[in-house]
Order: sequence, then C-alpha cells, then structure tokens
Amino acid sequence: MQGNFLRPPQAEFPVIRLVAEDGTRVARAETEPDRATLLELFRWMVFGRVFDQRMINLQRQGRIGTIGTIRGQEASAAGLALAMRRSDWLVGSYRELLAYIAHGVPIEAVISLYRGGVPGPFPEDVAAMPIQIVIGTQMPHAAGIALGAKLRGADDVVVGCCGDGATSEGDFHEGLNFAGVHKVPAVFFVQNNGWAISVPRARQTASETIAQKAWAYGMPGALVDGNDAVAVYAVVKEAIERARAGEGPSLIEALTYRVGPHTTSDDPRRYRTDDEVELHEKDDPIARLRRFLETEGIYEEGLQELLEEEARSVMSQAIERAEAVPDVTPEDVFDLTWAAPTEAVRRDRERTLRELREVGEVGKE
Ligand SMILES: Cc1ncc(C[n+]2csc(CCOP(=O)(O)OP(=O)(O)O)c2C)c(N)n1
Ligand SMILES: [Mg+2]
Repeated sequence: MQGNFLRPPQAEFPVIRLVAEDGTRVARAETEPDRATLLELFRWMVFGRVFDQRMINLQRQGRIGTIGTIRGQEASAAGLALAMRRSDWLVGSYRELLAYIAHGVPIEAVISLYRGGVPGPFPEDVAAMPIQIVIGTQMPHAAGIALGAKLRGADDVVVGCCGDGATSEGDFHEGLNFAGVHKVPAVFFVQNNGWAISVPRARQTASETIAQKAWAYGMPGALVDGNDAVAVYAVVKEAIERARAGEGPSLIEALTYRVGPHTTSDDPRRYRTDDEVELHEKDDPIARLRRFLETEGIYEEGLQELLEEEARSVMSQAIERAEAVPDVTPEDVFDLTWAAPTEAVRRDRERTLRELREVGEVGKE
C-alpha cells in the first residue's frame, strides 16, 4: 500500500532571520528589541566573548576545572536571557553560562562553581536552577517547574535549554510530551550548535529540523537563526508571551555553531575540519549585531572597545571575589545538601569524616 503516509512539509520551517549576516535588516517582528535592548544585547554578547576567553585562561592556569566554550553562541545566549523576566525560571546547562549571568546570576557564583567551590544560593529575585551538566534533564525539570507555576497561578514562565545532542535523550521527549499534555507555561530552547562533542547533528536525528518535533507534542515550533540576536530575542519573547498568556509551551531551535572546542578537554581537530570552522567563524554574531547597530545609527565609535574594557575589569573583580570563597570541605557535601539531615545522612557523614581522618585527609589542623 502506498500513498497513505504524510510527511511533514519542510517548508513550514523556514529559518527566522531579522538581520542578515551583513548586518542589513531583512524582516521585522512585533516582539523585536527596542533600541535600549539592542545595546544591552550587544553589551552582553561582548561580555560573553571576554568571559569565555578569561574562563579558558583560568582553566589553563589551573585556577578552575574543565570549562565549556560559548564562542559563536553569544547571540543565542543573550537573546534568550534578555527576552526573559528575572522572575522567569532559567533551567540550563554549561552552555548557558552567559545566559545565566545576563539573567542575573552573579559572575562569581559561576566562577566559584568551576573552582569546585560553593557558590551559595542564587539571589532571591533571580529564578534560575543550578547549572546542570547532565544533559537533557533541563526539559523535564522545566516542564515540572512550569506545571508548579501553573498550579500556583503564578505568571512565571520557565525556559528549559538543551543542545542538539540532548534531543536524542529520552528526557527531552518526556519533558516536551508532559509539557504539551499539561499545557504548561514553558519554552523549550534548543541551541543546535552542530555538534554534541564529536557527534554531528546529522547523527542525532533523521528529521530535517529539531523544531518540527514540536508538532508531535502538540505545541508550536520555530526555527531561528541563532546567530541573529535580534531574531532570537523576538522569537523567545513571542514564546514567553504566549506561555504567560496561558497558551502553553513551545519549542525553539536556534541554529548556531560551536566555534570553539566542546570544552577545554576537547580537541575538535580530531573530528572536524578547519575549513568547516572557518566557514562558520565568518558569521560572527557580535560582528553581525555591530553592523546592524551601525546601519540603524545606534552604534557610537569605539563602543565595542569600551565594552571589552569594561568586561575585562568586571571579570577581574569577579575572579577576585570567586577566589576568596573558601574551598569546599567534606562536611559541606553533607551540610549543604540537606536542610535537616536524615538519620542515614548523619551516620554517613560521621563515617565519611572518620574514614577521612584515618587517612589524614581532615582534622589536620
Ligand atoms: C546524560 C548525559 N550523558 C552524557 C553526558 C556527557 N556529555 C556531556 S556534553 C555531551 C554532548 C552534549 O551535546 P549537545 O546536547 O549538543 O550540547 P552542546 O554541548 O553541544 O551544547 C555529552 C554526551 C552527560 N553530561 N550527560
Ligand atoms: Mg550541540
């Protein structure tokens, strides 16, 4: 039997782009950023570039552990964060560090985390889940938090983030399915950066786009140029407004590219060509937004250099504060996990500390 099967019409998923690579405007959107927000986007993206390089340097100097890189993905991160309210929940991973900071999480809290320190709770008015390295978990977490918000009658929206690779995890599908069924106020944001460590996007899914998976979960999907900060902001804003208005979740695929290695432990030359990277490097999201600001007459001579200088100074101060945070102790592992330890945890704590003392690891003072 033939001819009874429908295939999704790919034309339904054009790439949404408001600003072309050369910085010229190609479309408009109701939810696009105003002039002040455009400058904020630029400021955060420039900060992200400086942050990324400083974090890599700190790792090379042995001052922090392995760190993921965000070079090339600054537009996705800044566009996402600025479209959110501080009271909207950000549920992200190591690839969203810039989004976390732009959302209001202190820089030193992020640096502390990568020092293996205890960053302390995030500020009360910043709704952000701990940065989760386990990939895909963000989606069911976001769906659950969003159901909580809905049941409480709060008007908070929850943004769950993951990468293209994470869409192969069961968590991704369970999270979106649950969110669709319960029509929760969530936005699922996938940064498709072409790679999941050494596995290319083509090996994650046989579907043409990740965005089209939205249909299977009964929610709208959008495919956006993730290097166009203006478009990312507009699309996320629209999804957040829909969610806040009680119209349910949506899925956004942001097409971008991981220009750097997966992390400081990775050597991408083993699995991809320099030519591929060079091709993508030409489409620098910061340069694109800068050209757009120039054509719109918003850019003032020397702004980027000024913002880079400011970012370097802000980073130096944050590093100093992070390095002043005391190292984690074995006690912290128990004391900071449970508000009130159970009997089993109390026993576990005692036994662990006793064993560590026996091998001379604690109690030396
Ligand atoms: C559940 C789980 N499996 C495996 C890993 C190891 N791991 C870390 S990052 C990564 C690839 C993730 O790729 P993607 O989702 O595309 O995100 P990206 O790193 O490209 O932002 C893997 C497999 C992990 N952290 N968690
Ligand atoms: Mg990826």
